[in-house]
Amino acid sequence: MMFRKTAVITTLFTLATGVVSSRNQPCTARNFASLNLKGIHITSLNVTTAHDLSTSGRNATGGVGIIPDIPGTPAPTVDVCLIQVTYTHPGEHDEVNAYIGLPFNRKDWNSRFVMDGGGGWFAGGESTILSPLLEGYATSSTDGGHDNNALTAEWGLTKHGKTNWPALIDFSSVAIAEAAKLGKLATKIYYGREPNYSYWHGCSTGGRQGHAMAQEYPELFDGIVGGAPAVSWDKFAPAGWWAPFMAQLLDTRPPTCVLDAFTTAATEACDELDGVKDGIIALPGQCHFKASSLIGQKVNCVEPASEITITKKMAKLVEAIWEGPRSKDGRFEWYGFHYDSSLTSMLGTTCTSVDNCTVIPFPISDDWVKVFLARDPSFTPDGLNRDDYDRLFRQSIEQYSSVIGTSSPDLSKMKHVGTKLLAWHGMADQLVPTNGTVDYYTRATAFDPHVSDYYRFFLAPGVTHCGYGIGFDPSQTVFGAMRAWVENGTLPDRLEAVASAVGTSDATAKRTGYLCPYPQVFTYKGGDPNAASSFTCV
Ligand SMILES: *[C@@H]1O[C@H](CO)[C@@H](O)[C@H](O)[C@H]1NC(C)=O
Ligand SMILES: *[C@@H]1O[C@H](CO)[C@@H](O)[C@H](O)[C@H]1NC(C)=O
Ligand SMILES: *[C@@H]1O[C@H](CO)[C@@H](O)[C@H](O)[C@H]1NC(C)=O
Ligand SMILES: *[C@@H]1O[C@H](CO)[C@@H](O)[C@H](O)[C@H]1NC(C)=O
Ligand SMILES: *[C@@H]1O[C@H](CO)[C@@H](O)[C@H](O)[C@H]1NC(C)=O
Ligand SMILES: *[C@@H]1O[C@H](CO)[C@@H](O)[C@H](O)[C@H]1NC(C)=O
Ligand SMILES: [Ca+2]
Repeated sequence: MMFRKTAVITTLFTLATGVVSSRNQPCTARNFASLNLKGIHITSLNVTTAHDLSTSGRNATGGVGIIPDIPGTPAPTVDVCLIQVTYTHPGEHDEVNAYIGLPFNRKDWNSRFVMDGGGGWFAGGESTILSPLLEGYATSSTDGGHDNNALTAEWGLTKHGKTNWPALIDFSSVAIAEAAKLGKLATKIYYGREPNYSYWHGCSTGGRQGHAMAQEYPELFDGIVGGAPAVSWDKFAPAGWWAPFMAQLLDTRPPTCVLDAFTTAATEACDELDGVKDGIIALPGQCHFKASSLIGQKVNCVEPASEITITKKMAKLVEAIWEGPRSKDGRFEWYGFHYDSSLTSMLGTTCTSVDNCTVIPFPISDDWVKVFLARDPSFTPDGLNRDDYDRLFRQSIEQYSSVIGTSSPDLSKMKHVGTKLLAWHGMADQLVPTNGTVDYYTRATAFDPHVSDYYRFFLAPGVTHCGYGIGFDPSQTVFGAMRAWVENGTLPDRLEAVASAVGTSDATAKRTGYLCPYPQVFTYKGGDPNAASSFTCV
């Protein structure tokens, strides 16, 4: 899950003084003395060699691996030249750390450069460069101008209680582009030539970062993969606070078991509208399930241990989360969630009894409202009315869309330099509403009707945030599809995805499907639902 902070892997490095290969430049600070960029002031350059970096701990990184671990095979190891660049933007009083990793021996380098993206407030860090290195890529990452061990966004406030604009700008895009430039420059210094191909690969915040690169700095990459992108951040972030706000307004805080009962009932009601009973709602537009249909039903809960009767207020709250935020006078503010998305990420609760539950809001949105909108770390929804919510929503757009919105549909620069963008989004995403990406693609298409020549977008039925779930998950194939597009000119007309098989007691059994480029719809045409040939793009 990409909103989890990733572990620091420094302890995995076995440090030693470098043995210099004749085929690349030495891995020394002296050799990288020319590593610099316009507009930054380097305060520290740390160059070290790490021997026998291995995959052990790879799944502790939480990063988006290029190639999944193959169980039962020995972990590959690689020697690496590691560079940490600490710098500031003169006058801004910020501090940014860029991390660069280069396969130590030139023969281990696959001639390519890739950056993996971050998650939540985690822009990236030393842990992020591990996975690409093991696949032979030169790579870099950045802490985005704030402590990357920080779980919250306290860094967003200055000590005078004002928005820390330099840190936000670093996080949004500037530090990411600089890490790319530094990483590519270091690659050239070390191996004596530019990488043949450069890629971005990220999901969630990493997807937003990729879209920021596509919109503002496309010349740094040949191919950009952005999964479940948190684009339109200025709207997505306050929208994630809608559920706790409405829970307060309606004065109802349903336990997890109650929210899950709504998800289960809606999924059962709408599952077969797409032709296959597989727990996936592939055609959500055809689902008209009403939360109010559950009023009066009883749910047997374990936590709190009791039989809970569903109330009108609970149904109203769930309806509001599904619909998404609407202003007091009914205007659309942002998208809601699909019926087969779990509701408990937007509205977690801990309860001692049904009447005594504490809400755990979605942390990213909670931080956004506290730090960047209210500028008060103790701010809560208590006592707020709908005008207050609408005001916060408008403030978010007015003050932040140009900095971190990442929603410009103008990809003409990207088109001009020939960079490709491949986006995908799980339709059961429980954190970033799927339709935010549909919205972006639709606006990009309106801007340039030929956008599909260089930007493609795939919806993934039944897939939760950044992968996982029972649905058709392309997270392990999408990067290969991008490489084939860039390196071989193979247009991604389909995207291979893997889902749980149906009609079997074997929980590990899989089926393959080929996702469709939006606006085509992945459609069941009949036959064995475990056969890829039973689905087509319409
Ligand atoms: C340089 O990097 C190594 C490895 O990451 C680390 O152990 C060491 O503390 C760093 N030194 C400085 C001066 O930052
Ligand atoms: C982590 O790696 C271990 C050993 O390779 C494997 O058994 C386990 O399934 C992995 N976990 C995840 C979440 O990938
Ligand atoms: C990278 O470019 C070099 C120089 O143009 C070429 O010799 C090499 O074959 C290329 N490698 C790959 C993997 O494309
Ligand atoms: C998302 O958009 C599709 C149409 O593209 C629509 O059918 C669906 O109901 C929308 N879902 C949400 C939650 O807005
Ligand atoms: C309500 O829950 C809180 C913890 O969240 C607990 O401290 C308190 O004792 C509970 N009150 C009742 C009446 O159960
Ligand atoms: C490009 O095509 C060649 C020949 O079919 C194939 O071997 C290679 O794997 C392809 N490269 C990518 C990145 O898909
Ligand atoms: Ca279905």
